[in-house]
Amino acid sequence: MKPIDFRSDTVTKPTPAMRRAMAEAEVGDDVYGEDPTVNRLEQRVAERLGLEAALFVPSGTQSNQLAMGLHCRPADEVITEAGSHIVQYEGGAVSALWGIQPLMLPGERGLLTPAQVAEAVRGENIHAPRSRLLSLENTHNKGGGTVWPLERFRAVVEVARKAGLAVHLDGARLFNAEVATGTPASAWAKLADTTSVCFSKGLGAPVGSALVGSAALIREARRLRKRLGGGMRQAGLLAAAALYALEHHVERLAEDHAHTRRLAAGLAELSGVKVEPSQVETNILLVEFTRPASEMVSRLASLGVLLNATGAHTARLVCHLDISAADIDEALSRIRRALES
Ligand code: TLP
Repeated sequence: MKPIDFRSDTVTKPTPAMRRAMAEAEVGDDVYGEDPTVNRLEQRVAERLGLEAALFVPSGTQSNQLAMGLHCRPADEVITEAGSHIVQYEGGAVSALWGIQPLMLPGERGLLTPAQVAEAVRGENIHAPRSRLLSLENTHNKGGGTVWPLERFRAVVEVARKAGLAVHLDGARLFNAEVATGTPASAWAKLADTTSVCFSKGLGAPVGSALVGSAALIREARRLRKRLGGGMRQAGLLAAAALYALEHHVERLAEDHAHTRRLAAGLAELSGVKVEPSQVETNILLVEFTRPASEMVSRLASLGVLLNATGAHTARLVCHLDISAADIDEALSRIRRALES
């Protein structure tokens, strides 16, 4: 029985063509700035996002954390949505690495309003931490793959700008937002000071993310990356996979989105699970089981369907490169079996 793995879009394996690109990559010592493949990737990503410079890093977590360290000093405050990756899934790094205090606002499927941000910004007051950074996520993972409508994003960023805040965008799945809406990823990235994009989510590369921004910010980010042990030497082997992913795996994200809608529509027909097909925007589906999620996760694992519980009755399913339309239909029949047994 072939396992169908919906736990995350991070689980994909490099394709044969991607492995060939890796094997044939020209490499050098990237800490000396001498890896031609890394240099090409950084240039390509910066161009793609309409910004001056980019830095290849091992993970989305490191990319986000470099941005935290670039924009904030100890005791500064980062304003962010309560479910955002930087505060939920990065091991407390904003506090542990940089001494930053997060201010977590409740969002609507991960999205904030301009009024919420305006209210959250601190005035000049010796009692308060300094509001320094607004960090947004597009698509929003915990929100269910939600895309920030560009105008809403612009309005929220404007509030931050007026208050003198820097803006970081966690765009781990920014290309999903691009493909879902037809709005270029650069439209969001240009509004932020720094943007992080990941190659090892929907794009299917084995490793790697990039932090993108002005030449001056990225120069400083390179120093912080070294400090964190992220200088990777002959990293062109990995950058080649990221370049391949950028060139060949962006448009196909539309297939993952279609598969996610197909999965949602199929699940909506079943009893024992609640889904909102109209809320599916990209490749993430949030579901609510009548039975405890932990029980459903292990019952489904025994039938070869893998997913992650997100709460007592809730779970997340993510579609990606290694899941076909036929897999969706097979998964639906296995899930039906699990719900009926
Ligand atoms: N997300 C992972 C888990 O860490 C939750 C997943 O399976 O979705 N930003 C966002 C929005 C992310 O979803 C992730 C990974 C990251 C950053 C971090 O990327 P990595 O795993 O490369 O450090």
